Amino acid sequence: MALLPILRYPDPRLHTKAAPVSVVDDAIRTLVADMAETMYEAPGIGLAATQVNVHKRIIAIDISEDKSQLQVFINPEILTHDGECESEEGCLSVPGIYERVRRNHRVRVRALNLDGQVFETEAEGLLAVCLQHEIDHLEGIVFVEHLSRLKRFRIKSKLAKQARITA
Ligand code: GNR
Ligand code: NI
Repeated sequence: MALLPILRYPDPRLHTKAAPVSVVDDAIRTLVADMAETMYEAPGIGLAATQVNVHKRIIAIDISEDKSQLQVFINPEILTHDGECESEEGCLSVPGIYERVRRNHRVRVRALNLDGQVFETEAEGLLAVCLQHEIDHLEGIVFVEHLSRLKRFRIKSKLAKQARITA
């Protein structure tokens, strides 16, 4: 197991569109184990491979209180979506920034599991929001791109200032 470095906005690599996984093999399972370890250590409730600079369509999510329910989605596709909600989002690639984003309340997703088998699941609430946030990452979209240009500009300035302080 290994902790992987997380890319920080506005790193241009966060805007890479991830490629589908063709075969779920041991290399993919090792990557998922490392992604899960990185997510738990951060700590976060989700992580897309894009955030660790691996541009493959892989997501790890665990919204449980005790971090006991890892959910892995390989090549996830949103089949249907309905309802609207607005919830406060944060992102491990945009540390310290929390903003309200409009999302669908419910999504039906099809993906592959760690055995390479297709499954479908319906998610709502936090899990649905997290899935949409992570699938955005695979498309090269960071949640701040759902905000106004002014808010995005302020966030970029704040992160640049933080980077100068920590450097
Ligand atoms: O840890 C995370 N929390 C979170 C809260 C609300 C909506 C989405 C998220 S995902 C985020 C981890 C992350 O950056 N995933 O890409
Ligand atoms: Ni994120």
